[in-house]
Amino acid sequence: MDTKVLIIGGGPSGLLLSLLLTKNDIDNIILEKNTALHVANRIRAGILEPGTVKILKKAGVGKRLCKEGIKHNGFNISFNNKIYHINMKKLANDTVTVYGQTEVTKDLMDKLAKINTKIFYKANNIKILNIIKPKVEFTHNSKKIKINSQFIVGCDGYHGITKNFIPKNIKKIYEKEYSFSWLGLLSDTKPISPELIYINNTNGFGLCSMRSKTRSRYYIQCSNKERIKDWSDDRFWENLYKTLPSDIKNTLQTGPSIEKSIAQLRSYVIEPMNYKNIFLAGDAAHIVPPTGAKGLNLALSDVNCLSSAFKSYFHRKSEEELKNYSKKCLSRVWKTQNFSSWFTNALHNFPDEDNFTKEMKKNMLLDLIHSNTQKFNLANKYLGKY
Ligand code: FAS
Ligand code: PHB
Repeated sequence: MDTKVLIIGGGPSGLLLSLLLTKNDIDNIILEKNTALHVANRIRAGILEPGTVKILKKAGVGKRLCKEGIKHNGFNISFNNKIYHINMKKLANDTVTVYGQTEVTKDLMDKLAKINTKIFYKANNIKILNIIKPKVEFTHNSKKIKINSQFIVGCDGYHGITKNFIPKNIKKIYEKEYSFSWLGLLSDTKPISPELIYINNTNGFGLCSMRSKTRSRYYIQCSNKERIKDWSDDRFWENLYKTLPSDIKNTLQTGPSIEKSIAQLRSYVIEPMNYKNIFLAGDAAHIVPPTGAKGLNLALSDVNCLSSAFKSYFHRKSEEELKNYSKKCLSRVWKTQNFSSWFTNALHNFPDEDNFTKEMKKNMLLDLIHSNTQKFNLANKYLGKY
C-alpha cells in the first residue's frame, strides 16, 4: 500500500492533519492503536483559543462548534478568598470558546468518515522500517500490512513511538515533572460560575470549568501519589468546597461524577520537531501543564503549520515551509511553555515552598490584578496571541 503522508496517531492532531491534507488532495493514511470509541471518549481539554476556532472552521468542522460552543469574554482568578475578573473582550477584544476536546474529536471523525479517508483503528505492533524512504509495517485484524509513504508524521502523543526515530545525537529533550497532579471530575451539574475560575488558596489550586450550561468540569490539585480509586465523589466535592472562595462556595451544585481522572502535570519539548522525512506534531513533540488551557490549541497550531508546508511541497514543489516547520513551531511552543509554566507556578502551592515565596506570589497576583498592562498581557496570552 502506498500513500504520500502516513500519520501515526488518530487523536485531534492526526485527525485534523488528515482532514486538511485530504482537502488539498494530498493522499494520507492514519494508523491509530486504539478504537475510535476510545479516542472519541477521552476527556481532556475544554477551551479553544480564537485561532483554533478559525483553524477548525477553515477545515470545515466549525458548524456544531459555532452552534454549541460557548463564547467566554473573560475568566476569573481567585486568591486571598477574593475573585477577580480578567475581561479579555475589553482588554484584548477577543473571546475563547468552551467546546470539549471530545466534541472536536467527534466532529473531525464524522467529517473524515464522510469523505472516506483511510484510518486503521486498532493498528497494532506499528514498526517504522525506514525513515529516508518511509516504510511502516503493522498488524490489523491479525493481518500484516506494509505502507510506503513520502513522509511519516508522528501525531502519537507523549507516549508515542515516532519521536524515538529521531536519533539520540540529533534530538534534545527538555522535560520537567511537577510535584503535584490534577484530579478532575465531570458532572451533569450547573457550573458554579458562568466563566472559568482559577483558584489558589491554602489548600492549593482549584479550577471551576464547564462543558455546557448544564455540565461542569472541576479540578483540584492533588499529590502525585494519589490514586483515583481512593477518591469517592463525596471526597472530591468536600475538597473542592474547601478550595472555593467564601462568596460562592454555598452555591456549589454537586452530583454524581460522569468521569474522574488524575492527570500528571509536566512540561516537555523535543527539538527538532522533524528529522529526514519524519515530522512530529502535537503532544508527540510537546506537553504543557493544563493550567493555561494550551495543550490542544498548541497541537492544532502545529498541524495547521504542517498542512500548509505539505501543500507547498506537493502543489508548488517548494520545500521552504517544510524546512522551517520545526523552527516556526518551536517559537510558539516555547512562548506557550513560558505562559503555562508561569500560570502554573502562580496558582499552585508547591510542597517545598517557603513562606517568602508564598508571600511573593500573593503580591505578584495583587500587582497583576491592579495593573491594566499586566492584565492586557495575561488576556492576550490566554487567547494565544503572543
Ligand atoms: P493525543 O495524545 O490526544 O493523541 C495521540 C493519539 O495517538 C492517541 O489517540 C493514541 O492512542 C495514539 N497513539 C499513541 N501511540 C501510538 C502508536 N504507537 N501507534 C498508533 N497510535 C498511537 N489540554 C488542554 O488544553 N486542556 C486540558 O485540560 C488538558 N487536559 C489533559 C488531560 C490529560 C490526562 C492529558 C493526557 C492531556 C490533556 N490536555 C489538555 C492536553 C491534550 O488535550 C492534548 O494537547 C491533545 O490531546 C493533543 O492531541 P494529540 O497531539 O492528538 O495527542
Ligand atoms: C477544562 O475545562 O478541562 C480546562 C479548562 C481550562 C484549563 C484546563 C482545563 O486551563
